[in-house]
Amino acid sequence: MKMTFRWYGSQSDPISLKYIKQIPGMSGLMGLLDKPAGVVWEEDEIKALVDEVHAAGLEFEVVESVNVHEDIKMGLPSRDEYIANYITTIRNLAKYGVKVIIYNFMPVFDWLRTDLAREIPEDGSNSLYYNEADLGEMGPMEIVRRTAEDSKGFTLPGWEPERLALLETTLKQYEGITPDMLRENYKYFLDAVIPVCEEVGVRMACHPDDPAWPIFGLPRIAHSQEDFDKIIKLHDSPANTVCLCTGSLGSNPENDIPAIIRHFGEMDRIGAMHVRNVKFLGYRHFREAAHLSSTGDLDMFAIMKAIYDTCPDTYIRPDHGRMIWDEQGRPGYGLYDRALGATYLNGLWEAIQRMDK
Ligand code: DNO
Repeated sequence: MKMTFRWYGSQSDPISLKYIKQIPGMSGLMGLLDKPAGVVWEEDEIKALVDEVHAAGLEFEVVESVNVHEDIKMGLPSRDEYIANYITTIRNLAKYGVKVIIYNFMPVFDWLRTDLAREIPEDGSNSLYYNEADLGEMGPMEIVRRTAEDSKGFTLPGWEPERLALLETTLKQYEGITPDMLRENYKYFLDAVIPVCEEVGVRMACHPDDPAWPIFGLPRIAHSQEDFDKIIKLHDSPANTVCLCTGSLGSNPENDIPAIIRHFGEMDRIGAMHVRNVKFLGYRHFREAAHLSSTGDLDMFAIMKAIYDTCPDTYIRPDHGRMIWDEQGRPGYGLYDRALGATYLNGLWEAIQRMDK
């Protein structure tokens, strides 16, 4: 297992590489170039980023994310040009040692929350929160406005301004696109990119829908084991993998996370893991918790054990967590609680390893 940390680049992440390196057991990043979906990541830009990360003593083997242009998801004629750019980006990243590319195929929105800083009454910290009931009242335009307002000036992943500028038009364009049509467009994309990945030694890892159900009537096709079974069959290859995010899939209590890890781990179809905890508050109502099992509803020991047993060499990162110790930062991406999370996960790992020997 390689423990990694999500990082947004020195221009936009308040957390320095030095701080990340000081977290015990941190091997590298899940990082990105801050570029709009659809454009090529040029070699010189990638090289500069990779050199900077290496100079800090960290690895850069996982990219999160190279976003898929909306025209590809909608199957518009312009998709071929965007797919060609995506392929060039894959080739360029492979040249600089990237092994896994995380992405998602969610229409319009990436992850969605109704409150970015809901206070946790027990300890006065705060975390990302979702209540479907609140969403009903808000509607897509309002939630976008609120999320932008509450994100403290940071661009949140999936909420990039250029993507949201076109929101109303894009939402209209999706009317009439069924889950099956979306899957067909997805297959078209995978048929083009996966052979290139095989050639250059990169694995594509699809992130689940978050939350794990359809929203605003948009088609969503990646929120259960059955969904991912279909996805990996769209283009059957070891390079077509899952970025198994325990918190995203875990927002639906019907998803048995350790079982899903074992299922895809045994097939060698887990390209990367996001490991975090969720606290259920009711039907389609949850908040994010500290990583420790007892503070949420996921069994983190069973999760780490499933990883250990079925995909022990995967990349892992702690995720989201809470804002604690009055830290000011990008909602969901503070330093302190993610560092505690990584340390806890490393502790579980060490115990599992020792007990096995
Ligand atoms: C949220 C993240 C997602 C993820 C993308 C991958 O915190 O896990 O934004 O990076 O869905 O494309």
